[in-house]
Amino acid sequence: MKHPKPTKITTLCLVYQHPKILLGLKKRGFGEGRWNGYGGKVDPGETIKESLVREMQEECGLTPTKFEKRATMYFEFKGYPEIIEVNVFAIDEFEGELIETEEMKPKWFDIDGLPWKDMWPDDLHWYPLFFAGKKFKGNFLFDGQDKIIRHELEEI
Ligand code: 8OG
Repeated sequence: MKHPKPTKITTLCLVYQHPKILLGLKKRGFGEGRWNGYGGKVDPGETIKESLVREMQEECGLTPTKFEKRATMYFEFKGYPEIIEVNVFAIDEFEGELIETEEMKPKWFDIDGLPWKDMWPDDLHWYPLFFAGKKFKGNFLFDGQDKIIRHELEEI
């Protein structure tokens, strides 16, 4: 599967301890009002791993200590030049105390009771692969932020 050249590299951390997953309600900025994993833009001079540790600490107070890369996905938005690369990690172990921050309000969900209508619509396509322990890659083309025009997903 070919992918476009990203203009922005990000991480996405899903703390998954079956049957529970930790999500945060994004209180501001891109994806506001949606429940999502933790993460954000990888800063210049920072590795992806350094970035995900920093983002988790900043957004929920936890320090991930054991994690595994599970997916790389690319998101394009019709009519916009930005192409976002999202590096998805399963967080298996962490230290620290979970807190609400200015950016994110945390909540543990049962994986059978996820708030799909208040999540990114692509999550419905790839969360099942994530929960099944798969590694995968994908491309998504959005029209606005609610509608997927085209997508491809492949296990690796
Ligand atoms: O730094 P910023 O808030 O822009 O980072 C965006 C975060 O949102 C980052 O963790 C990656 C994640 N993200 C997207 N697009 C999508 C998406 O379509 N679905 C999910 N679940 N997360 C996404 O940027």
